[in-house]
Amino acid sequence: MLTIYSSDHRLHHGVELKDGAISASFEKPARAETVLKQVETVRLGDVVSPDAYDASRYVGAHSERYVAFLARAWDDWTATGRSCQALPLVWPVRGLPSTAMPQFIDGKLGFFSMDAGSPINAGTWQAVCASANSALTGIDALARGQRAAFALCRPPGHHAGREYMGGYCYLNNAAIAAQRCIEQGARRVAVLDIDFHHGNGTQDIFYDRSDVLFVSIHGDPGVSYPYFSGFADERGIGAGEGFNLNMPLPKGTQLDQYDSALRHAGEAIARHAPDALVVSMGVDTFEGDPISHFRLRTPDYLRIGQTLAGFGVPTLFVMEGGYMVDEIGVNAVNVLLGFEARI
Ligand code: Q9C
Ligand code: ZN
Repeated sequence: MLTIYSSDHRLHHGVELKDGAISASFEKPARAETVLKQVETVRLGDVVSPDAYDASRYVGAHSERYVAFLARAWDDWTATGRSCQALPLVWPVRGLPSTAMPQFIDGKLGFFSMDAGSPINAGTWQAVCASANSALTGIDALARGQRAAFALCRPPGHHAGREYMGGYCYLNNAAIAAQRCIEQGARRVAVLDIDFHHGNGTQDIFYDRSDVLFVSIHGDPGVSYPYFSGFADERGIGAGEGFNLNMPLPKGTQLDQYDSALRHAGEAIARHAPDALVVSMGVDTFEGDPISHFRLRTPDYLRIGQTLAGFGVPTLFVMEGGYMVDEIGVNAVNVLLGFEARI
């Protein structure tokens, strides 16, 4: 299987608020390095750099003004005399009267974010573009006839909505790839999100559309991030009604329960009959993950990959979360080995 990877991801690293204090983010450069090392160890296949794409390729999944905000955010922030990371601190919640885009960068940061989980530093935009371009390169490889490809994206993308960043995400790599697939002539695409967290951003982007089916298996948002999205009664709106399928599972979920959800997802995907499948592949479902609550074990990921291969659809894997650095390489690559029946 082809892997698409860019070392530009190292340009992005940040902090997060945890337990009342600022600390280094769980979403750190070593994550991608660990996955790449395992790709090389098992000789998964060629590793290539992403092609170059214009930032206008991100519009469609995202709004033009959001992409423009991201591209300029660091310059706008440093123009105010600050050199620390940019973080939002105020949000337009229910009851605040203005829905207009603020002029000042501090207002824009809140306007275009769902939380303070996506800090911006000097290298963030370049890393974010390389990550999205990896997904685009992957989808183009499928268009050229590959059965599968692995976009080793960092930073991840599935919490980023049409007009907002959050949860370590900036551009929604999976959605950008799915959108390109449609623009290049696919009639239907499915996005299957197996990260522990609900893919609220991907749901947001495709919620009113019937051409892109979104299916997500994740920790119950009643007790897990992102709390405000991911419930089973969110089924799409307008033309998109019935094309959004959320399968929240309880804390402590193990393979048996997970696998039956995955088979249920497979049935929905088969009914959609997509030309391509994009898998938002997080491995924060692992029992040792520091921020999640499922109990999948390392060999379980081989099984998951096998099940996904059984769907019989050309598949782009897009890296999302997974935070137990020592294990995420083996777990992520196990999905790909299982898919290729190298067990
Ligand atoms: N420190 C992904 O897995 N955690 N994102 C909130 C605040 C946010 C996870 C706790 C978790 C986001 C791509
Ligand atoms: Zn996650």
